[in-house]
Amino acid sequence: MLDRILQDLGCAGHSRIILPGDARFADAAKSVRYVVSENPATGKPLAAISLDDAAAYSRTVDASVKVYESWRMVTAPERGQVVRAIGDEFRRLKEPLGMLITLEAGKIIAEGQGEVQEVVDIADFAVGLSRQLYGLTMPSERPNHRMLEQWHPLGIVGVITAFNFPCAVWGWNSILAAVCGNVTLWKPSLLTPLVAIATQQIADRVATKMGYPGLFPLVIGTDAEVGETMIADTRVPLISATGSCRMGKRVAGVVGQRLGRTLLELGGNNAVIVDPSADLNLATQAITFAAVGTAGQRCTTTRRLIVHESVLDALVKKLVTAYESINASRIGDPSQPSTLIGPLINQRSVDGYLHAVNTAKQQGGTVLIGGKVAKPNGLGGTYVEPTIIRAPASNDLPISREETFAPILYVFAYKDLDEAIALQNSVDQGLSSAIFSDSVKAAERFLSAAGSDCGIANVNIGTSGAEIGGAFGGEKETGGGRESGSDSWRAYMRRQTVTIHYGVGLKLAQGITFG
Ligand code: UN1
Repeated sequence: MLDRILQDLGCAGHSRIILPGDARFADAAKSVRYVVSENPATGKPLAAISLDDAAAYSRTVDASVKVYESWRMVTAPERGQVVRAIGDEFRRLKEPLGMLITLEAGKIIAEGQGEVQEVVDIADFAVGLSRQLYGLTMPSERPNHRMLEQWHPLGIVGVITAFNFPCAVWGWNSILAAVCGNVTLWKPSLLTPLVAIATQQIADRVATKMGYPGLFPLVIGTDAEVGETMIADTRVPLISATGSCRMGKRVAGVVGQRLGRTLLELGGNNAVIVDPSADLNLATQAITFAAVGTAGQRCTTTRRLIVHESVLDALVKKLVTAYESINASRIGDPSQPSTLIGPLINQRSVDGYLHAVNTAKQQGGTVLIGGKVAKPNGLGGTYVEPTIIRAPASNDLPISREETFAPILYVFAYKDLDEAIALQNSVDQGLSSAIFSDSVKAAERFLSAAGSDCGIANVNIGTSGAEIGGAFGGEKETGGGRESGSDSWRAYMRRQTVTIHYGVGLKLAQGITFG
């Protein structure tokens, strides 16, 4: 199946990829200069992929500097046309690329394709943006002066992505950055190098055909060798990184030390509040998708559920029923259309899941459903059961403050809304949040300055599955960055304030006379 997909994506015979059928595979798999990509659904290797070292990284940056020097002078609407063509190619290849995401990241088919759709959507958005990189004009205090601001590209934008959105997050960054006139240097997760190669090839093929090779360079390497070199590199003015808070702190430290810019999209510990007026059927459906979708491996996954005590039993009953049917028959091979829950990415994630479940029990939590490793149809992959854990009556459950990248939902009871909001805001992360309520007062309280402290706050919608049109990101340890829609494009540009004098004789600001 992989052969055919690589063929459809135009990556068959790619020089970096060695498939298991190849005589060179055994040696490559043992070499430190290769990484082996595995299918988490089966535990079997998909391919060995050659790694870049620091020297290869440096050559790529040298070449990218040259590409940037001409790309920045291409008009923004022309850059938009390149992006339009790239979006069309992703549209055409949505199915095979989605399936590659399924094979390598373990996402179900709908979610693999949904990710490619995010790239298509951001490309559509960016085409419009290519004629709207607006700057302001301001009235000058001096006669015969004009003041305005204009936006220029930054240069080389370094993009570091995680395994869980191996294609879309590249798209949000690179497509916007390209329209803004930058070259985007991508360092993908070593868990999903095949998706990275295919994604980069699609974009690069289209851009090259239009006369612009080298806009989307890719470096595949270890954090120690390539990651550290990249974040310290003053030729890379902006590092946009998605991943753990631990990684983000390292990136912020090193980039901050050289006074570079960062755009960070880090961990989430997202809560849903359900108030007494909520439509419980709607809430059940939305919470189930947000808590178990992508096997709990989205940064926007719902990890905590804060329910008014008057509806808690009824809601939990509905959720347990929904989980029962999922756990009974819908966990399995993500490439099968009937599957709802695929595998976790690897054994380390399974260990993290088991650790969190055990810790929750020790801390007084009660497992209402799930809590175990799953073995669907004897598949060799890394599967777990979606899990609901009821916090003790004190609501004191320290493990719930950590982001465990797995489908575990902790349930808390509350009496009044401000107490629920305080509980929601009590964690270190601040990415996404939601309230289910038919009360205008409750919803508006939740959205007020005294409400959710997150970058995303939804009403009667789950915490995950954001559209690309909004700015995406969060506060506190989530890192403060905003990607994707709205005016996030500004992060990829530098602002220049311009004052033009077209009169006679020097006039100074603040009415100063000099000489
Ligand atoms: C992530 O998990 O890093 O809002 C991004 C969502 C997706 C993006 C998630 N559109 O769930």
